[in-house]
Amino acid sequence: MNALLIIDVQNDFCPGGALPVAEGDQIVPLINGLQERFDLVVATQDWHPTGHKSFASSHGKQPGEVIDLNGLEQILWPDHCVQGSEGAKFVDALRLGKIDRIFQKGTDPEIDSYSGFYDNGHRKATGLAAYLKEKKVTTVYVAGLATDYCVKYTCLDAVREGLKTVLITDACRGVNLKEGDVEAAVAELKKAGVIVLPSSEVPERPA
Ligand code: VGL
Ligand code: ZN
Repeated sequence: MNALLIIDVQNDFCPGGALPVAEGDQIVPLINGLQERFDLVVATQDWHPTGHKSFASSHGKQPGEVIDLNGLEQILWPDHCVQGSEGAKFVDALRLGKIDRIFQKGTDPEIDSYSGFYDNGHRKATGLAAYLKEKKVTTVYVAGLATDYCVKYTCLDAVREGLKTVLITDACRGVNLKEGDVEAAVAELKKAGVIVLPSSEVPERPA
């Protein structure tokens, strides 16, 4: 079994949103088309309570500053993907009909969660790994936002879970807080064993 993992395709990560990723909205038609080809489609949703400790505003600091949060290095972000807000919604154009399950993350105010599998301290699971195991998924293809954060950490955890992991490059966009962050993330993923492919090389019927 294979699965397409659609990571955080939410309004706040698109142009006009609170934590905009350049061209974040442009991957949606591609992701909609890709959904048809997979046995299973799963989405993640960044889903923070108000006052989440990854928000700069929770510390009277500026976005981009780095703090120690309960023993982990934390980049501070603008308030984003607040539970129930417009910004936390999936992008309108994203087809939801083929999505089998949605996993929400970042719900614990004390710890951030970039990966769709675990929080940043690997303390709590979202249930995604168990779900994929139950569905006998052995290969995951990953698309969404943002390449250098949530997509990256989802891919790294997928490999750690023993899944064959494929990053679909043009179905992702990155934050690029620093120039070159996306390229560095892709290089790190390749080194970790992630297969990196453009959508044109994704098989019509993935094995
Ligand atoms: C993300 C930063 C903060 C992401 C989520 O989806 O990549 N990035 N929260
Ligand atoms: Zn977040």
